[in-house]
Amino acid sequence: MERSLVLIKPDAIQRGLAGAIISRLERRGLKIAAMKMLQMDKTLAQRHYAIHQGKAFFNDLVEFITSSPIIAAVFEGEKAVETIRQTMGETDPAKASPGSIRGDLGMDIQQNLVHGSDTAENAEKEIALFFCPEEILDYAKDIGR
Ligand code: IDP
Ligand code: MG
Repeated sequence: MERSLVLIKPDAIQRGLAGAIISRLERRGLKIAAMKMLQMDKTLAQRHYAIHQGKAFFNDLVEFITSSPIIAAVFEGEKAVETIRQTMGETDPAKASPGSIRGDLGMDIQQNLVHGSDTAENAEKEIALFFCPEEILDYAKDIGR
């Protein structure tokens, strides 16, 4: 089973959209394996977004993602990485399809509500930045059907 890191970004928390975003991922069929609220510091932000270091938007991105609390979560499922990316929509909400999180709820390319890992390999690295192994729960969804 594949895992991916999801961040509910500061703009989503500020706008009261955390529940709606989590709900969309849950309803898609993805399983929550870990979740916590935290405020990212500059060091964590720079590590998480290391691949974008040197780009024009990097400093602003670090400032934005550390500006107020976020929710970090691990979602699990078959092809979780791809499914989450598709459910999120394109990076630029203006180009994201209606029906996607960004296409329905956002307009701003920086404040685009949600992060999802882009490959399974990066997901493992990103998950390790936010969670220790004991915080990721392995359970069966076998009640409440
Ligand atoms: P992703 O979040 O869809 O994977 P990335 O290209 O990995 O998109 O970019 C990381 C984050 O950096 C984006 O989600 C967005 O918040 C921000 N970002 C990306 N491109 C731009 C830009 O051109 N201007 C401002 N911010 C950007
Ligand atoms: Mg990315």
